[in-house]
Amino acid sequence: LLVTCWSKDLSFPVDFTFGVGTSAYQIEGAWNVSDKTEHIWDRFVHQHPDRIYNGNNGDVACDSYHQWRRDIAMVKELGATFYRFSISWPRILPTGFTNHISEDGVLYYNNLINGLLKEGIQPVVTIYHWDLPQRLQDLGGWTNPLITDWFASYARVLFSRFGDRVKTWHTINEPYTVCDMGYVIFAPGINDPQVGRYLCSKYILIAHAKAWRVYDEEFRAMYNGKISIVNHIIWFEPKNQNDSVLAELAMQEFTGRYSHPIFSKEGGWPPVLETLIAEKSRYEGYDISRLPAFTKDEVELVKGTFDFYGVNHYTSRLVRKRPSKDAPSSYILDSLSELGVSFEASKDWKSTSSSWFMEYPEGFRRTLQWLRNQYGDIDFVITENGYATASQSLEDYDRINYMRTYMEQMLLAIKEDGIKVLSYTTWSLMDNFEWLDGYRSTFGLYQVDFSDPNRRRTPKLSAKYYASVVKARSLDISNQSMYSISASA
Ligand code: GBH
Repeated sequence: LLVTCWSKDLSFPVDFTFGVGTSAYQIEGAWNVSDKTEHIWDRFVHQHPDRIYNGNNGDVACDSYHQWRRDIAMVKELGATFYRFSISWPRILPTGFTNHISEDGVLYYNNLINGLLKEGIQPVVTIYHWDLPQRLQDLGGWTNPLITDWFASYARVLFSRFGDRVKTWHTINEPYTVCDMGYVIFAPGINDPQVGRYLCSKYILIAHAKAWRVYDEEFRAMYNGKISIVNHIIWFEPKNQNDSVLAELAMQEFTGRYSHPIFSKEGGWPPVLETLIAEKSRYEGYDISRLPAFTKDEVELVKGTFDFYGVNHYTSRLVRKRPSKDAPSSYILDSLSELGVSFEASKDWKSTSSSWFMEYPEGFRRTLQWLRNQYGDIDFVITENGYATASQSLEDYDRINYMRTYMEQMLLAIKEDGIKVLSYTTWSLMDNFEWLDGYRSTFGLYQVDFSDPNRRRTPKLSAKYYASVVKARSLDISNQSMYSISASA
């Protein structure tokens, strides 16, 4: 009788890499220094402080614009192979377009990139993590088809300025959040989930594809890097057995919409979703579908524009048919969904300090299984996974538990299911501006003192835990072997 002793093998594959992530608006501050112009989050937080917890904003945030040397030192302390950060579009292109390149902006990112490389840390760069130049928003933002070229031009500037040293690029962080949240409650604060979010869905995918092709055609031979998109994936699990069709539809609606056009063999929208929205639109009196069709050429343009699949994963939901049309919706997901479903948490899942966030580690493995089943045996990278706390406590055992149990499920996906997951990125390097949640919920391995003008950073226990895992290349570490990180200033 063969018994698999899973618990005995908690080691990571030899070439597996570990990183840690942030994004520009959440950490940089310096919102109006030099020639940087306003972006949609600057405008949103200043115009609608009421929509952000405690009226907070990212004007200063972690002040990483000045504290980048300390940031690099922290990544080094963790022993991480790479640092995932994003570039702020209006810091590089203050007009939104390529007619003026900010040399101060370029200098800031050059300092960061060169400083990382000097420490042997690979820079992994996200081109767009939600900070669209306000001027481009005023011209229609992600609903204007021309943005597909504006984005490709912006990306070309980054490839030509930084591509000699940056070998991994992420075009768009979470089109789901940009479009589905951005056209409801996030910046730019336009409420049009019926039409706006689907225009955005289409053009953000084409923008990604054009940027990928710019890299592929003009830079790949010279720089030999990799580039792809990053999706946010909530695992939807059927509440009861007869909800499985609905749960699968929910996966297609939230994840398939931003994956099928790129990663499937046929390209285009997921057929079930395309049919569903077309039928609903007709029923509602629209003469064309609210989900805009791709032309044949557009299907070909977008299809296959990936070098890997970037996964941001945090949480899961149970899916069931909504009891009645007027049943109160507990999550924003309910009202965003076209399916007439309720999204619930299981009683067995641990809640966190954030209402949207429950712990279900198995959902991580199921997410990866689902993706592999849908899109085949491609390379996956975990671009975000992390845990929110309401307190900035240095003794963050809850976070350590989350990291351990989620990484274990990822290891099961790698070792038991044979899924090619190449790297893991913890969100986040440090406590930072958490969008609508302001500074209330924090994801950092490092605590940031937001009352200190220097934004002093201090490692939490989770930083020591992660450093130990990275060093041991295994989840099998005892408490005694926790490597110490000195709280250098
Ligand atoms: C990621 O998004 C982001 O990439 C990152 O910037 C962020 O810091 C991190 O997650 C943690 O949130 O309470 O209904 O307003 C993950 C997707 C979308 C999850 C917005 C939280 C708020 C839901 N996020 N959502 S709601």
